[in-house]
Amino acid sequence: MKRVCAVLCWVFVRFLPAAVVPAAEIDLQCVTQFSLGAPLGQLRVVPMVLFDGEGRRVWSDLDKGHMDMGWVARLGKDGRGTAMAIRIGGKTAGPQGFHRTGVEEFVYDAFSGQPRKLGFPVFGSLPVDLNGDGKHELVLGLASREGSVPEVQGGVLVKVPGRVVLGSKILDRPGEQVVSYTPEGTVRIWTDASARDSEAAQRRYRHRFYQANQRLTATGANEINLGGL
Ligand SMILES: [Ca+2]
Repeated sequence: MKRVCAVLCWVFVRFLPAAVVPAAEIDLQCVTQFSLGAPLGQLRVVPMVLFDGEGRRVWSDLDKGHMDMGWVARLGKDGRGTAMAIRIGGKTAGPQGFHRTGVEEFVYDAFSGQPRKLGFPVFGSLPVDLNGDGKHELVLGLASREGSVPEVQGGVLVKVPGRVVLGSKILDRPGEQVVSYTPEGTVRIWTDASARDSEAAQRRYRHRFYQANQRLTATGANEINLGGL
């Protein structure tokens, strides 16, 4: 035991002083400096931007405010690329859930940036390709969007009982699945029993972006970002 203590003391004495460098040996210099353009705490300007594969900006919009949620999806019979953003004025989070104020919805053609009107509110919706045809259905049931299904024009809305926390391909079954829970503690996975995976759907599942997004579920990123085009 004495031998062990002696060794530990030797390590402490031998290496600790080496980690404490005298201040006189540090020549601290600033090698670069730039301004963030706004005081910290006000850096919530997140515009809507589409970049191409070379990182060039294709289109952008909304250079003011905080974009709290958003998704991209292929909607309608032609599977048109569609992008959605939710701008909010404020948000609180706690045991009673998220509460957002000043909600504004913005919908675009994903590739041109032209505004689109879908004919129904998109706040709290989640794009999921339930039937595997390569085009998204919009699932309602996010904690922020519980309630009745509005009349739909040009889209498919599916109401899932409970609160939806995830929509992605998580089971070895055709189509994508939806995970929901109830406040009583019941977790359910929903699937379309008639689903058939099309070639377009299989291409999406195989895409590196899709597979990378599936690993973001524990980061706090919104579950509605998991699908992709
Ligand atoms: Ca579909």
